[in-house]
Amino acid sequence: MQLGIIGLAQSGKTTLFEALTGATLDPARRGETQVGTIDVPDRRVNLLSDMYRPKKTIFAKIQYILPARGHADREKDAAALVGAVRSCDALIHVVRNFSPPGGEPPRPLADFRDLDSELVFADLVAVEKRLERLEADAKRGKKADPEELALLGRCSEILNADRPLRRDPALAADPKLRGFAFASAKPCLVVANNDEADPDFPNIPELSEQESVLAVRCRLEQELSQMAPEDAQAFLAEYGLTETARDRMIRRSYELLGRISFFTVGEDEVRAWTVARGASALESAGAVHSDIQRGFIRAEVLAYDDLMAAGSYAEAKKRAAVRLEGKTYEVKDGDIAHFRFNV
Ligand SMILES: Nc1nc2c(ncn2[C@@H]2O[C@H](COP(=O)(O)OP(=O)(O)OP(=O)(O)O)[C@@H](O)[C@H]2O)c(=O)[nH]1
Ligand SMILES: [Mg+2]
Repeated sequence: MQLGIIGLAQSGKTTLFEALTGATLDPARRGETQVGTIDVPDRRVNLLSDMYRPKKTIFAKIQYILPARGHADREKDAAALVGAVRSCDALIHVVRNFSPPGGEPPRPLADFRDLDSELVFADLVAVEKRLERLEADAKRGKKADPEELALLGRCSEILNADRPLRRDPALAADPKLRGFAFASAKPCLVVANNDEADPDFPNIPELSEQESVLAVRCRLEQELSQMAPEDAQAFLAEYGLTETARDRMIRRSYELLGRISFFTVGEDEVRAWTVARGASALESAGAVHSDIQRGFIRAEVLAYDDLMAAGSYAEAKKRAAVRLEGKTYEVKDGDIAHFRFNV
C-alpha cells in the first residue's frame, strides 16, 4: 500500500512523515522527495511466527511518499504534486490546525478546499487533453470508445463543478479510468494537524465516505516516534492517548481503502499480505506471485482463529477446519492460505 502525503506549505507534512516513519530527516534534505516504508504491526503475525519459528517473518508494508517541496509558482507546484503521487493508492492530506508563533490562525477547511481544488484542476486538464485527442482522432476517422467518452464526460461534469472525483466512488474506481490515475479520484485521509495542547477534533465536517478526517498532534507524535517504547507509553498516557497516530492511521488507511490481510505460513517464512476486501483466491495468489496465479489449482485455507484454537495445523486438519477452495473463493481477513499451483 502506497500513501502520498500532501498539504499546503508549512502545514506539517514533514513532521507527520517523521512521526509515521520514525525517521529524522537531515535538515539540509527536508525539501527533497522522501520515501519511507514501515511494517504494519499485526499481533497475528507475531503469534504465527511463534508457532512456526520460520527463518523469516515478514509483515505487510506501507510506503509513505512525501513529494519534494514545490515550486513558488502555484500551478506548476500542483502539477508536480499530482505527478509525485500518481502511483499512490490514497492520499494523506495534511491541513494546519495550529497557530504558529505570530502566525495566522488556522483555517483547516478552507486550506483543504484550496489544495483539493488544485487536484481537481489538474485532473480537469488531463480530461480535457484526452477529450481533445479523441476529437482529433474522430476527425481522422478513428472511432472513439463510446464508453470512455461517456466516462470522461461524467468526470468533466464533476470536475467543472469543482468537485473531486472521489465523491463519485463508482466512477473513481472504474477500471477504464485507472490509467489516468486521477489525483482527485484517490481516497483521501484528511489529517488535521493540531497543536500539542489540542486533542480536539477540528471543525471539518466528515466530507464524504472517501474522505476520512483524523485529528493528529503531529509535533507531539513526532517526538513520540523518537522515544524508547517504555518512555512512549508514559508519554501517551500523559497526553491521554491510547494509541500512536501511526497505528491509528494504519487502521484508518486499511478501512478507507477496504484492505484486508491474509497470511502464508511455513518453516521458511511467515508473511502477511494485503489485498482488497472481496479479492478472490486467484487474485490473492497473484499478490504472492504471478506464477502461482497463472498455475493456480486450489487454495488450502484455514482461518487464523481456527488454527489458534486447534494449536497446530495438523490438529486443525483433523478437526476439518482446513478447506479446499477454488479460484473464485473470497479471501477473508485472517485467512491462512496455501496455494496449490502448477506451472
Ligand atoms: N505547534 C505546532 N507546530 C507544528 C506542528 N507540526 C508542525 N509544526 C511546525 O510547523 C512548521 C512546519 O512544519 P513542517 O513539518 O516542516 O511542514 P511542511 O508542510 O513539511 O512544510 P513545507 O515542507 O515547508 O511545506 C515547523 O516549524 C513545525 O515545527 C504541530 O503539531 N504543532
Ligand atoms: Mg516539508
